Amino acid sequence: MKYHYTSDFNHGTTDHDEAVHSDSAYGSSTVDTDTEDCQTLLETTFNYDEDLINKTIMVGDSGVGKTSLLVQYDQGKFIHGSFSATVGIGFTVMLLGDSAVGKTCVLVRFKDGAFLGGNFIATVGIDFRNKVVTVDNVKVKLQIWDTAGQERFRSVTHAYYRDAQALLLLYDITSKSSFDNIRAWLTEIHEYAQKDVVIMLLGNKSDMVAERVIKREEGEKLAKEYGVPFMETSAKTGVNVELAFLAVAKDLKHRAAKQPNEPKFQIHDYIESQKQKSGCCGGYM
Ligand SMILES: Nc1nc2c(ncn2[C@@H]2O[C@H](COP(=O)(O)OP(=O)(O)OP(=O)(O)O)[C@@H](O)[C@H]2O)c(=O)[nH]1
Ligand SMILES: [Mg+2]
Repeated sequence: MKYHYTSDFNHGTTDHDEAVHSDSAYGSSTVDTDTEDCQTLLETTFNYDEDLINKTIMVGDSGVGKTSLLVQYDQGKFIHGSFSATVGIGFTVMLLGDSAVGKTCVLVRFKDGAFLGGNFIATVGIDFRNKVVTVDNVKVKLQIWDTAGQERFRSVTHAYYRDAQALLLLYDITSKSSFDNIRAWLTEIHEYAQKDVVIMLLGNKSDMVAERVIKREEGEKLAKEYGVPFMETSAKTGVNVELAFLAVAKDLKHRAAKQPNEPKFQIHDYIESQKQKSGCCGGYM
């Protein structure tokens, strides 16, 4: 299968921390990990064969200079200053759903705390952003893949499913077709994604009360049918956006660090408990 692909993207499957820009190399120990804003990976540059997608992983002891080497290659400069180790635990989360449901806006809200209003610019191929979150006092890096919902990019998205550990599947509560298509998305997920992938269904644009055509109960019912957690979100107001990513990060982290006799992390219960904490007026519509 042929894809259009840019030339120099390194997509590590096992050690994302070394394959993407590191937070530590840029002097930040907080959350910002990518220096360029959304980097479009797939452009109409030249044809690329799926099997030849380049994957380069840098390995070596902590402190040998893997991150600095990557920054030098990427930006042509050396970052002076104190060394801080790249966080060791990282997961890949993929955003899926029809075009215009708000995937990019949800990601920007989570990453930058802002709402991308104005003209809608459809994502081309796949973009990515990194964000480090703290889960149970452990730093967890989420590499978030923002896919294009447009049909013509579907084959591109398929190539990335297998590397995703969690999928946030979005519909727009003001668009019946985007909701109806969720079943088709779930079929596709079962075909292409890892068997144990964490899936969460999100009904986005919950702020658009007057335009709503899909009731919250309908979203809940569909999610229950497929056994996946569900919540309504708004990239505009920020409602539940952070909770969605944190719940997924918590689930993945628990899976990765689970002791043999430790009970399984219950993502449904966690979401419900977090919702209740916000009380009546937290906007969990
Ligand atoms: N009111 C409101 N508008 C939103 C919300 N999320 C997204 N939008 C608007 O919906 C439109 C589409 O948002 P995008 O995030 O670009 O959609 P997308 O799912 O990334 O679309 P593709 O990249 O084509 O797959 C934009 O005009 C946004 O401003 C939301 O929560 N509330
Ligand atoms: Mg987009």
